[in-house]
Amino acid sequence: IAGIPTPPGLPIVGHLRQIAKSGLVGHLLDVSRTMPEGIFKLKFGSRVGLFVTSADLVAELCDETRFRKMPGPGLRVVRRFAGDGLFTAFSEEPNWGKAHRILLPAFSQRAMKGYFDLILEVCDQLVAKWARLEGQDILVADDMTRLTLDSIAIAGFGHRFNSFEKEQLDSFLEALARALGESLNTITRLPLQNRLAKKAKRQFDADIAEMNALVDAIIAERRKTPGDSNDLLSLMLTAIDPETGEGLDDLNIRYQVLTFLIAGHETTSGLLAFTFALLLRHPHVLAQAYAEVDRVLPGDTRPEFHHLAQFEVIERIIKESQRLWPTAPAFSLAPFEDTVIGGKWRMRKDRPINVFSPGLHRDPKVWANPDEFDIDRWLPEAERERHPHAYKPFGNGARACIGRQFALVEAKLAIAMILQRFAVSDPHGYRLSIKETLSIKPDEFYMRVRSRSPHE
Ligand code: MNH
Repeated sequence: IAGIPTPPGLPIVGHLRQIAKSGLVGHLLDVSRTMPEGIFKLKFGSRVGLFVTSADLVAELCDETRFRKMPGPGLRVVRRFAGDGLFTAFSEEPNWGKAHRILLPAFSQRAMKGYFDLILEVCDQLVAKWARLEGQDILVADDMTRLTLDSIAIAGFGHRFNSFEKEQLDSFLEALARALGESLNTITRLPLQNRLAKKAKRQFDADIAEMNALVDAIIAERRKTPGDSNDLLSLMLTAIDPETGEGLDDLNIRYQVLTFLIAGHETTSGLLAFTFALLLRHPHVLAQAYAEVDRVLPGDTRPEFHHLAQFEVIERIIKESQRLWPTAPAFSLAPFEDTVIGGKWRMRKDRPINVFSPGLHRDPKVWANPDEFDIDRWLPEAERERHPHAYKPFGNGARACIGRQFALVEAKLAIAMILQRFAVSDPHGYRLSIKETLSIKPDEFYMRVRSRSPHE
């Protein structure tokens, strides 16, 4: 049994000062580079956070007979508005299994095919907007947010945000950003500061009320005119779980709608923004992507669902983007019983351990030149030989991302349509900087586009 390594920190405030400077993810990445065992602890005031980045240790944590998802302090704050919705539920809560079984059919391959035209229509709106912005700076993350929020809302709930018609992002998003920021702050704020944060608490309550108002309107609208759709919302309102013979209760439906509005857009928009930032820094990879798009969608060929399977280069680009900058950068697990991992680190029953994915995805025992953007890591030969637990952008096991296929359909389609239509450039030489809420995005990343002439 060994003591878990920790970098030197400042007394009382622990590592909080460094975090203020480089952000939590930046700090964790810095620390993980100095921790060859791939496990470390950090002190946040009186709280101690445990982090794992070694693929061998993560393999143990991902053994579902020994460990299960255990929401940590950040997600426990999110529970105040997402309750026992799928993302924030404890695995033992009956509503997790019930909702999982009820909603799984909405993520089948057949369901994806059904969403395709709706997502395509939203992508059309992004492309139309960018055509008008030719030669001007485009704040990439904001338009990716419009794209992903509108897509999940229309495909999942039949709700139109029409974000591309508006100058400002929807006020739902401002409320959400503040609420997630508040959840992130409670991780790093000292307990004393937390008690003093009265004003923050009032704002938090107001933001939750605003988000709930939108959710309740979406539900009421559907109850008034049910229609014949069998999207996520109709499953939530009408489907019966075969195992319990029960449907979802009203409070849980509210939590699920909010959960999908959030989880369904926040991380995919970050993924798209990181991908373009990375492509612009790697022109030879961008050229491969253009070649593929011109092969699969020559001229102004209209994309169809069956084209998606042919975007092999774009798929590798997405995987490599998610390796370096997994937009849900951590997930937490806890053992069912006291146990030992790595033969020497003691783990206490029910105590959350964080898998820090940006660190895991750079584990030097697995990844050669881990900081390099290299899409050839995802050629089939290379992938076959890889450590099976070195890459977890969508989490693990039964609690892994239910929306992963939706995200990939949307990301591939958006990337392909943008490259089909535009030459992209970065006249400002963007230097990557991370903006974190609970997910991560490139901060202040602007790019420019120019229409590609059909003869090019
Ligand atoms: Mn998603 C769970 C990452 C897109 C809905 N998602 C998770 C987890 C990760 C994750 C990691 C596991 C978290 C944990 O263990 O605590 N998700 C992503 C990423 C993308 C993404 C990186 C895009 C890229 N997610 C989506 C989309 C949707 C969605 C799109 C909905 C349409 N995700 C969920 C839900 C869960 C989840 C719901 C919770 C699943 C469960 O626990 O049953």
